[in-house]
Amino acid sequence: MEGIVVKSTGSWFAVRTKSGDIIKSKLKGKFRIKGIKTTNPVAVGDGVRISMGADGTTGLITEILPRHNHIIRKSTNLSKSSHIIAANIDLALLVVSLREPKTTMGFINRFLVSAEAYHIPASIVFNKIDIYDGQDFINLDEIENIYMSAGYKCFRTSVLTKENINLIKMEMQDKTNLFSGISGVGKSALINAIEPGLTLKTGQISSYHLKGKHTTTFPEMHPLSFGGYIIDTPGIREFGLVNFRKEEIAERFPEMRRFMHQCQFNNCTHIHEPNCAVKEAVANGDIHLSRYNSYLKIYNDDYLEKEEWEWE
Ligand SMILES: Nc1nc2c(ncn2[C@@H]2O[C@H](COP(=O)(O)OP(=O)(O)OP(=O)(O)O)[C@@H](O)[C@H]2O)c(=O)[nH]1
Ligand SMILES: [Mg+2]
Ligand SMILES: [Zn+2]
Repeated sequence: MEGIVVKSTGSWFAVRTKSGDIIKSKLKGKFRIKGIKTTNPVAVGDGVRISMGADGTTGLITEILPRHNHIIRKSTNLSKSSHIIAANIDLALLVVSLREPKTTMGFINRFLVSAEAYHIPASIVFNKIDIYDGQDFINLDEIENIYMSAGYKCFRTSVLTKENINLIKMEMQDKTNLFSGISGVGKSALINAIEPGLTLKTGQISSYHLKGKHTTTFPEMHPLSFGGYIIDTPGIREFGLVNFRKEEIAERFPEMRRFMHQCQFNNCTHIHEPNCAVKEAVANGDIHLSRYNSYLKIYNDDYLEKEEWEWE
């Protein structure tokens, strides 16, 4: 039987079969995705083949079907192993907030770089706009402008006032959508607003002050009544890049990708070379300085190219 992993606790998996049944399943033996060391070889969104166990109610995952894509991260730059957030995603929505809790642009940039690397379309949802003050909105205008001119769609939402909930619903329709972001930005609350039939657990007001507290503990995929699926995920604190080559980073900034073919040297790092079209675009304001600085920061990250591969 074939099915899709809709929930993963690490030790067991809920698999939805074609007929819509949910079968609690375990992994048969030890699974390894070829070449890469992850804490979870099977992720929500994975297509799997299962066989029914001896009890007739639980399943055994015997095979992982080929993936269209997946998004993977390290919990910190220093961590040895990587974690697959989800697989087979049509749209990654990064839920962020300027307040309670604030998401940094470094975090946003790393997430977007990873989504680009795995060819997953990404958008940014600025949630909790009901608590932003005047200065926050001035900052939001500028931040949105940076990402929109890079080519990313941005949404401003509030679970409280329901502002623009319909707009993201339209964006999500008929797709397998991923909600990711730091803990407490309102991923689960947004999903409850988008799909009122769901009653996902959401955090207490101010729970983000308690370090390490995550309300959502396991990633889970839910069907959307207007078509498509949504994957809710536990909040993450850091987004460490996995297996990037330095030369690859510039390509993962869409606005840099637009200019880099005009550089004089085809191996231009866009740092010290003469006649660099990227640096000219930064000087002209066509590439925002903060995004270029983020590129430099990622490029100079000593942990970027650390060997994480495990050959079998
Ligand atoms: N004022 C306001 N509060 C919100 C909004 N969205 C979510 N919240 C609150 O923020 C807190 C955290 O929301 P959650 O949905 O649990 O956050 P989460 O991103 O799912 O957190 P994790 O599951 O830990 O990753 C809750 O108290 C929500 O009620 C919003 O738009 N405005
Ligand atoms: Mg949650
Ligand atoms: Zn260049």
